[in-house]
Amino acid sequence: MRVVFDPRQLGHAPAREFHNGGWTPYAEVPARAEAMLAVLGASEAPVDHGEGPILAVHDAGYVDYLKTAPARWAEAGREGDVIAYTWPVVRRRDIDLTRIDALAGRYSMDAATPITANTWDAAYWSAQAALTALDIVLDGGQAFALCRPPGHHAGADYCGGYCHLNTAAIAAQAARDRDRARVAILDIDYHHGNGTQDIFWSRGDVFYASIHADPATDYPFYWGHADEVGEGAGVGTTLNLPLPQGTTLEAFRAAQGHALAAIARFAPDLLIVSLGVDTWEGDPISAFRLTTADYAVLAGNIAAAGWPVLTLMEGGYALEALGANVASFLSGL
Ligand code: SP5
Ligand code: ZN
Repeated sequence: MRVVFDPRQLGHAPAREFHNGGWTPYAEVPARAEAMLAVLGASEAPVDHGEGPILAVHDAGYVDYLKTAPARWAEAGREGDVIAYTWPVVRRRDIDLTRIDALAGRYSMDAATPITANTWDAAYWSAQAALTALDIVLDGGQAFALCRPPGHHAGADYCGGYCHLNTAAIAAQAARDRDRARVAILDIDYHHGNGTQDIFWSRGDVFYASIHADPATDYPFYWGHADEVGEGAGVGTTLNLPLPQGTTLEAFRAAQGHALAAIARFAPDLLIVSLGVDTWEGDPISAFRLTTADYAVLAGNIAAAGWPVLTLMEGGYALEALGANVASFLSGL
């Protein structure tokens, strides 16, 4: 199993996030990547695929915002990291505003995803890691993209949930552009991947299946409910399987069985796994009860289907167990 990672991904290190009415230390820290690397051992640097595959998924105005927001913030006399305080809630008009606060709200979904001077660079190389791991898998190899910052909450034109560029969506689109006609994404992070769902909502060529904490109780609240199935050409290629807090392997594995059966009917040329290990029993911000050994079982069930599998990192915040949990999953593939 080849591990793809670039040290520039460590540069994104916000000081804090706004949560439950106050500032709290940022949970998605660079030490997460170091904890995984310490267990996984050697990694290789990504090949630079440029901005093309990123712009094939993300809005050009949003990409420009990620690059320029820190300078605009400083220009407005602000200290610290860029963070929004107001949002254009529904059916916003596409107004050409330049005020940093208007842009920050226009291009984000929460106040938990700050932008620092190094954020673009880190997210860019996280996306390149995904694209390079995709190359390996499409060539018949096995690869894990150690994506950090993660991606699945980021939509075409917004950041959120610690995510800036949607690495799974970028890899899926790149696979489509390399003539893989049907691509499936299985998202097993604790949180629903609203950004990935949004990006492929109206498309029938990319199947999105997610197993996650019920959005009635957990972030991101507004997406991930069982009745969300896609629209237009995408009806039936979105599958949401919310589970209650406290879920253990038995129910998680059953849900994953449903997802894999649906994906099998879709008959993908490639499966992308958005792997979050914030489903682990000791995760500090989550409430499922999977054990380290459970990840090998889940991966074994995925591998049994026989599709080429590209695994990308999403969440997981228990530094002491991150490496072991990811290693367990990869061993099961
Ligand atoms: C990729 C991913 O797993 N994103 C998760 C975003 C969850 N955001 C809502 C919960 C935030 C809790 N933050 C607690 C920080 C403690 N210092
Ligand atoms: Zn998560």
